[in-house]
Amino acid sequence: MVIKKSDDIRSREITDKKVYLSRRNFLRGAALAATTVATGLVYRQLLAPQVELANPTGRVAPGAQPAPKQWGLPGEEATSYQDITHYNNFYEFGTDKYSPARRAQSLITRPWTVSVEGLVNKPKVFDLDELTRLFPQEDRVYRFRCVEAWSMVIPWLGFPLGELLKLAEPQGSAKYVAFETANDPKKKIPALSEYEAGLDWPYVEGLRLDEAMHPLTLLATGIYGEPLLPQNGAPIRLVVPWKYGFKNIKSVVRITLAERMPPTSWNRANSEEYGFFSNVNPEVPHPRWSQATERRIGEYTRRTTLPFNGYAEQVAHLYDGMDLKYYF
Ligand SMILES: Nc1nc2c(c(=O)[nH]1)N[C@H]1C(S)=C(S)[C@@H](COP(=O)(O)O)O[C@H]1N2
Ligand SMILES: [Mo]
Repeated sequence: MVIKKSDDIRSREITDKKVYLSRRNFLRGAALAATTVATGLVYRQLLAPQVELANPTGRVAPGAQPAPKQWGLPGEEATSYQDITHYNNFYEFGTDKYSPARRAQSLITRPWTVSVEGLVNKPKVFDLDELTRLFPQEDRVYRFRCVEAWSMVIPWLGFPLGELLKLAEPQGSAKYVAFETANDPKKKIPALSEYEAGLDWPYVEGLRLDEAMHPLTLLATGIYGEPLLPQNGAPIRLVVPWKYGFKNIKSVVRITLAERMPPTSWNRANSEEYGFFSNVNPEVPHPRWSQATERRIGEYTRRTTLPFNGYAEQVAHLYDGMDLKYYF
């Protein structure tokens, strides 16, 4: 079949392009690393909201600076704001790590609506401001692990997706949740053609309903207490910390409850390399590289990759009885 063949050719091209780009990025990354350590510190000091620590007298000594809010995890420092906002994957705005920070600035994020539809009793189109008013925004510091074996620690601001889904009242037949990124010339997205990106637009992702309802799963609206920048998926994006980065779909406009497993962008582009579940799993190598270790952005030695990205205690039960080598 002609159509199938052209798809095959295209996915081979994507592969070559990705290998080429990741090699080039390695060289650029080495040069950047030295400067980002310094600028990272500056950004943390400037951008971390200043909070006063509790003390016995309830007073801050004259002239003393209140301590900056601590954003990390035990034994893991939060990645610098500079790195989180300048080392990105956002194929609508470029296939390398550095152009989204520049090119996504054209994205128009206001006004913005998110529709919740499909198999729900109460479908509704929400304005972004309505969502942030309805659901209290929480700070959540999570590990973030890209399938390309780099990782960060990101202090998100957001609310549990499950709260929004509950409001919409999923019907008994709903088993999956599908997500869609904006695909709208009026919002200036995408900037790249499908051919240039090697993906079909809109970018789509999906979760099983129980994964979507899990209290760790967020709709994020900010980072380090600041509204999301366009390159990180402004104004609202999905965060599922135990799955590979590509599940964390950006700039979401539609959430659809469905009975069947929805198509997902990377699985469509290359189903042998990218599964629907894509739980972080050090025991299942990517066909072209190991997933046993990861490069933590801002650090110089590799870290061991943890099952479910360190969230096994909270989520492993979702996959009881499933062969995770088959359902990768
Ligand atoms: N719409 C859209 N969402 C996306 C992507 C994308 O290209 N388009 N890239 C994914 C990948 S591969 C990763 S690793 C994360 C990167 O998020 P970050 O740039 O905020 O770190 O976004 C994910 N969400
Ligand atoms: Mo990724």
